[in-house]
Amino acid sequence: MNDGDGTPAVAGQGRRFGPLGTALVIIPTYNEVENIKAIVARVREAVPEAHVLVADDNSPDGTGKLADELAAEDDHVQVLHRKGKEGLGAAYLAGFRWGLEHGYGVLVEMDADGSHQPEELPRLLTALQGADLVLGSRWVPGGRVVNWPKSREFISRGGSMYSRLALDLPLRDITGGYRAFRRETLEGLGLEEVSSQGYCFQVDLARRAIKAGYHVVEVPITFVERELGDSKMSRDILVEALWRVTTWGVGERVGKVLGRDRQPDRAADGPVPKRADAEPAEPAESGEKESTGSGDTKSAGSGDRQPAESGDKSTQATDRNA
Ligand SMILES: Nc1nc2c(ncn2[C@@H]2O[C@H](COP(=O)(O)OP(=O)(O)OP(=O)(O)O)[C@@H](O)[C@H]2O)c(=O)[nH]1
Ligand SMILES: [Mg+2]
Repeated sequence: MNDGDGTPAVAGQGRRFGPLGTALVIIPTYNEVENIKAIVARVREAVPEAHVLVADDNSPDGTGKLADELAAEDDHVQVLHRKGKEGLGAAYLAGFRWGLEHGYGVLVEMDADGSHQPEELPRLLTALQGADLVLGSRWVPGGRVVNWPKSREFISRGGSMYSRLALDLPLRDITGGYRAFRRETLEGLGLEEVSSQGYCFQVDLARRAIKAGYHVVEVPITFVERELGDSKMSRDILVEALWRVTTWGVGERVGKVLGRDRQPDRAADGPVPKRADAEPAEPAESGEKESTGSGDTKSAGSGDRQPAESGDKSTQATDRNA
């Protein structure tokens, strides 16, 4: 299932993959005022036909306002303003919903802090031509991290290895957050059931994709430690990931012993100690939250699937369950 080097594996799957359509790069932000302008410019330069959605949680440092200014100058940039800090997972879920509602064919996850280099996005999108989901991977041959202390690498590699073994996933980098999804893949993951945050959110989506039988490809990336602004990683996020991954792993094994072929589902989602924000955010009301001043939907770039104006696609998306 995993091709390691990211080569599109059209042949091996006995499947034909459809055209990709227009990509939406979702950038969640919380206090990234020093980074947002540069990262948006880099995305626009690297993949000019892609659109950008900044999903800002009302950052006190004015990131949302600066993003509005970028959007006012560029019709490929949009801003989703959210009420307050609800975590990375909730911001992505809101961004996915927005992108699906607006008809994008590809949804990309990218951090604002420069760790995920926009210049590598064309390689991810090329690989997605022969896959359902592409993971930017630090831990496949050719992948690496720049400016990370050994301790950080140890935690990250350890987290992926633990998830790989606990959940029986054929993947090397399971916690990474640089990813490209086909819209149909997201529609099949049961996103309405996802309540995990942080690293765990990434593990959750990867395991759902594998268990649902999607073709997941890892493409090597060079991950660069942030130079500006503060990390939002916390001990709670690590504890959540450890707790949930363990719970899922035990649940799956018990299910196998009992002869039940369990899907990754709510039954395995036990309560997480010390976290109160385990519910997904309300869907963004697109009219109210966008502040680009030019209406709900802007013109799309080229692509076989064009972002649409009607909301009926989102109904399809949320109705389907993995
Ligand atoms: N909207 C939103 N974005 C968030 C939230 N928490 C983190 N982010 C964004 O998610 C991305 C990843 O967060 P980081 O703080 O860089 O976390 P990390 O990459 O795991 O940690 P570092 O490697 O230390 O930077 C960044 O673009 C953050 O601004 C949140 O609660 N809401
Ligand atoms: Mg970061």
